[in-house]
Amino acid sequence: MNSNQPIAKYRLDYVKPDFTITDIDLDFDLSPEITTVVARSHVIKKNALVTKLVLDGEALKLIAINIDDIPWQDYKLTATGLEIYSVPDQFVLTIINEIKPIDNTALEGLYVSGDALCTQCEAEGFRHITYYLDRPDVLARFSTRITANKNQYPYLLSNGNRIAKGQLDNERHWVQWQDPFPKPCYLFALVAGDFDVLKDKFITRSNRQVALEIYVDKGNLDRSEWAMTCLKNSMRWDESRFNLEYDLDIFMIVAVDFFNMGAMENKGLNIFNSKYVLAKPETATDDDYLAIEAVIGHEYFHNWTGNRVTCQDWFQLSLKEGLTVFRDQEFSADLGSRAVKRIDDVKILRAVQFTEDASPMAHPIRPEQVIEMNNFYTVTVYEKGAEVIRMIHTLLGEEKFQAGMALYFQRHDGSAATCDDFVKAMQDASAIDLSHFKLWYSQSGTPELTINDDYDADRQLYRLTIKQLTPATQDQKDKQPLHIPLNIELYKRDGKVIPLQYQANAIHQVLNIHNDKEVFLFDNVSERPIIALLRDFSAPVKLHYDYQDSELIFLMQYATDAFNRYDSAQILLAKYIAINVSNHQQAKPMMLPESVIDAFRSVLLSPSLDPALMAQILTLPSENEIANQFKVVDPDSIHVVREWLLTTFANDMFDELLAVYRHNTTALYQIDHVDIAKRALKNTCLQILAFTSQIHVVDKLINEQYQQADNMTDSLAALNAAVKAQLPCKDRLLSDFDCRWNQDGLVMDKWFTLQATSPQKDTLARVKALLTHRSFSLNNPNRIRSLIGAFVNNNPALFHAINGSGYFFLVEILTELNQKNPQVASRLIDPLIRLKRYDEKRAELMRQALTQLLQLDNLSRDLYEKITKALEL
Ligand code: B3K
Ligand code: ZN
Repeated sequence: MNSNQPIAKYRLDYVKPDFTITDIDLDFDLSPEITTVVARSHVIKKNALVTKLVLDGEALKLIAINIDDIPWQDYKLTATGLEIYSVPDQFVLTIINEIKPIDNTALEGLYVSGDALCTQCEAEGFRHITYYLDRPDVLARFSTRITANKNQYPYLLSNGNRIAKGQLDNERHWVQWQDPFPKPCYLFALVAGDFDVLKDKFITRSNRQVALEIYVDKGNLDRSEWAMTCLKNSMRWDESRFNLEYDLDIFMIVAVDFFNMGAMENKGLNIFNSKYVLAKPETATDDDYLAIEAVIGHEYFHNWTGNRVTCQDWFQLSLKEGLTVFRDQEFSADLGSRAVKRIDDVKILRAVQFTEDASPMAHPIRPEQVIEMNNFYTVTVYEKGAEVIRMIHTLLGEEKFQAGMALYFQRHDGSAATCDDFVKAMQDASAIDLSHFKLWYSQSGTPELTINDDYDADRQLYRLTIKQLTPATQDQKDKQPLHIPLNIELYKRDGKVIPLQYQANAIHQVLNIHNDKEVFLFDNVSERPIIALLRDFSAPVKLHYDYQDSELIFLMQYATDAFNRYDSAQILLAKYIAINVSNHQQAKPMMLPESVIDAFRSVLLSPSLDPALMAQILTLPSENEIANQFKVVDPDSIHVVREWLLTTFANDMFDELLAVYRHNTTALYQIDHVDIAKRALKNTCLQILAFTSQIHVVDKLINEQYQQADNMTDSLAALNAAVKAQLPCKDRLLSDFDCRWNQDGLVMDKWFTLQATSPQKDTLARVKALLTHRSFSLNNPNRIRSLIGAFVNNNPALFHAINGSGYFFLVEILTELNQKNPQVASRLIDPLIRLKRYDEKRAELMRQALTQLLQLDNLSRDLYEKITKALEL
């Protein structure tokens, strides 16, 4: 293990920088082996008491330092950068250093992706490029000159506007870029390479023309049009819904194959994982198309929420991420199906964020302490962060929320702000008190609401008693009651809505819960009502209310809120999953009442229900969603019960499923929400049908769909159904897919994921064998995630095999990735650190695996932080 143990930084230790940099001129002489960087910074002292300038820098070779163009010797290189002594109050600092992009396997700083060179600087990657004040509250105007071989790198890109270019001797050329907007260095970007470019333009509402350029690997132009459509839609939507217009004359997106995450919002030059740019019907599924829309939107929206107003320090990350996720969710909801989008987002929250809250990595959306910042780009900061913004939106309403946004920009445009600043703008603009609400920023954990009700028929009075409790998390033992908006509705048994009122006053359907226990009274309630709770998932909480099956079945049919219909089905399923997990553990037979099956049958037969919503209701919760119902997770029983439910549905509703399947075929493939919904429903039916006992019928059906499909959505759905249900055709179809697509990494990722998530008992052996497959490489994060990430995250029954084989496989992989790519390694370890959620035997094996990793030489800070938390060291 590292002898210098990494140390944590604390939010409350924030101090303003002693120096700032107003302008920086960067000059890159590029080559993959050695790139020379000359950085000329205008430095201004802010703290009169200091004379030492401390700069961050990692893995750099320093060549020279000048101050005001005079060589400076009074400095020292340290473990984390450079200290320059006796500096004046204002000066021009010139630093010359060298870097080696080709050796950069961590993909942070300047690195090689295929034939291109590109950068990733958030959170702290700029210090891998040059010595600098690598913190988000230092905002400078960047000007960047890039020189490189013109044959190898015909395109030289950076932030802002291209202001000059020229030719040099030796087949070299240069381009000069200038970004007029001051920015922190994490938003700096540079790309050099040879690409195909899709060009278009956008006229802003104030009539300015913006050049739009999407750079993709040569030969991929036919896969870039959807991204351009999404970009233009994003620009238009941000103007109409948020009143925000683009500010530069050019907006560029570059797709690269080697990227640690989804995409990056660098000013004017977004860099994307090619997965979130490239799509054509033969290679991308409907889900891919929608994910591209969401990510293009997300990065574009960062131009205001993140770039124009950035974060004071990294603890404030949710200021830009939670808000921007909220914005991209709304964008997708406005353009497509709001209900489906909401359900998809809640599923992620429940399956992944609730899991994180119950893990050693539990943290508030604004963390208090961090060892490695890259570990905090989490589903808590992003998705729970977005839920917190959504609750503010619910409390204020759209109009006041937009007034809050306007005030936020008025106050903070061009500067670095905090989460407190944001909440204050919302509060000041709306005159709604958010002081109690703010606790959501500092308290971690998933609150639980326990709800009881009673009805007094004589007085026509309905009483609701709501208790809240947030269980302790590893990072925080004591919890306070939160301000929780709870959206409810009451129904009569005939499906009519009962108006909420008490003593002649109307009561808003969003109840404000502030205390441990709250009582709400409603009068004029003529019969015992059925209550819809947590409509639209109005708060990221768990709910306990003793629903009768009949009430849930009623809500599946009558709830006015689509999310609530879906959720009622989920609660009903959760109940029988719990019963059957216990039955399975005790070797008792499984059971499911006929009435429950009939409820799902009615969904299938309902003529008026949106097919997309129908598909959501008919999709069983994932094994990870189910796991969160239990304090101690039994992955084997969960898997068996889920498959048993699928078989029961398939056999009991075979005719209806087949009819709906046949009824929802689409003619020509097109990306449009009506067709997406039909395909979703058709393929959900197929997925269930695959589990029927009439194996030969469904094997034939699946084979036909696979062979006849003219698009990836349908062929992958067929393949997935065959693999999950272990049908006879699966191996043949899998090898057909491999023959057809092995040259295409992004398509093969789908295949790797199918292999890794197969319930077949020898899956781990197959995953190991696939490490040497011609399309696999441990250098490419997408391949790692699609094969290994899918196995450890989405095949819980086999990853948690009771002999520990899954755990020790992950140890082998992490041992290799620890130095090679710490960020990717750190993502992969997540399912291994949750040992407390498992039985003694598994927990002990997980502990052994973690202890083994802790012994590694040069253990990265990323892994160190998670392992020590898991072992509570
Ligand atoms: N801001 C980037 C994420 C950077 C992750 C650094 N490890 C992408 C995004 O959230 O839009
Ligand atoms: Zn983001």
